[in-house]
Amino acid sequence: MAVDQGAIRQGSAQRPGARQDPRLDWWREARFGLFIHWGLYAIPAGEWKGEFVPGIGEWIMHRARIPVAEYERLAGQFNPVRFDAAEWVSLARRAGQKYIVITAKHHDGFCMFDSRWTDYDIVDATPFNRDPLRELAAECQRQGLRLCFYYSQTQDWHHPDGDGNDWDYDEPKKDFAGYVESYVKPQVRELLTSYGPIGLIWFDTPKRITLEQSQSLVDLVHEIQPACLVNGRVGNHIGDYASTRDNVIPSELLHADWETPATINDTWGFKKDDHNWKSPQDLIRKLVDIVSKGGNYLLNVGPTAEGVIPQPSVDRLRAMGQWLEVNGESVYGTRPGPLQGLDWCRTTIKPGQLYLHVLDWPARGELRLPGTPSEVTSAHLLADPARAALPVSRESGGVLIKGPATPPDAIDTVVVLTVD
Ligand code: H79
Repeated sequence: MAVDQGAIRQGSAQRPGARQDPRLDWWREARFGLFIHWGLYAIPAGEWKGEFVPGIGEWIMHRARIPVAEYERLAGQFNPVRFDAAEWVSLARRAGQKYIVITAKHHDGFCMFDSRWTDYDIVDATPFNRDPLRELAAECQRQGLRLCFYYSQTQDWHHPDGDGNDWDYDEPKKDFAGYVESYVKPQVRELLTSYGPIGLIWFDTPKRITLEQSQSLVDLVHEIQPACLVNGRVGNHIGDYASTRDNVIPSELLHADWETPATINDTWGFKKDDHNWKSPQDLIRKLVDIVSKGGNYLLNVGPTAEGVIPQPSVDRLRAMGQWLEVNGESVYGTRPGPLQGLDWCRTTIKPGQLYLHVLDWPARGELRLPGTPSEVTSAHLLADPARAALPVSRESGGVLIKGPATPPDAIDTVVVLTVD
């Protein structure tokens, strides 16, 4: 089990001065990324030998204690001929996502790239015989997104010395340090030298990794690609930014660089029986909530073994993209606004502008703001191309803005306030 899921306190973002680090500029601007969990687990898709296996799909090998020799045989069946890198990248771009993080290697140990350090990879072990990371790298270049890799540095249920598999291997006999030195590091180097510029490496479940080992991974990444970021789950409270626990949104604003990794349904890797899809409204509001507290939203899809992103995920990402097309100005490159902790709204800011995200439209459209730190000089709806001025008046202890009587956007109506 994961001991450390990446507490929010992790990461050098907490260090004084870290906020000036220009390497994080693109990531702070981006706010919204696509997570892709794709691997052999998409074949069983939550079912093993006729039984539905509870829990998250990519954990099936662990949860069902599938022997390596048996799980390995999935590779021979993996032939995702419907995979289309251009389509995936275009989906993310149209959803308003600025970076993609894909599983290069998850805990099951199967490598979704052509690695020279193992034959247990998508090019050497499957009939597919293509390297999807290479195709995605080319498409991300073409379409202007940053490609990033998830890499499970501690758990590897296939490698005899990796962490986590105690049903094939004897845990005390494992040479974990040897695994880190002679397998993890060469593979991380490979990922950073074969696919062009990489936005960040997303490590996960540090568990038994030591501070020296975590630090040497951070150093390795920065040595090869100085601009490449490392997430906090590299372990031992280091890294360039913090990841919250999976699917957890902090209750308040955090003065750190942080990100919530999250699912659209309940699984990361594809599961055929998981239909618990969050609504577009829920997802858009989660994005706004996260951004208003200073975080990024890394939202996951789990493609099928054929290489298809499930239609419910596609539909939701499109809906988010449509909302962002109109309202993106209030999300990208913003910082948390001054009004925090209110049920009915969220706020984000840019110099000279305060974006009021109204979730519950008030009766008669009377938007009452408790004292804002700066003077509001004008207001208009972000979705209004004419930018028609909304009446602004001062009242005791705050500001009253008179909007339309009915909510212009049932999900989140953004009111732009020009402030001194
Ligand atoms: O990659 C995704 C997850 O697979 C990974 N993090 C995200 C981004 C992750 N690794 N560990 N965990 C999440 C904690 C998971 C614990 C559980 Fe289980 C897995 C609970 C249910 C399935 C282990 C196996 C404990 C019970 C069964």
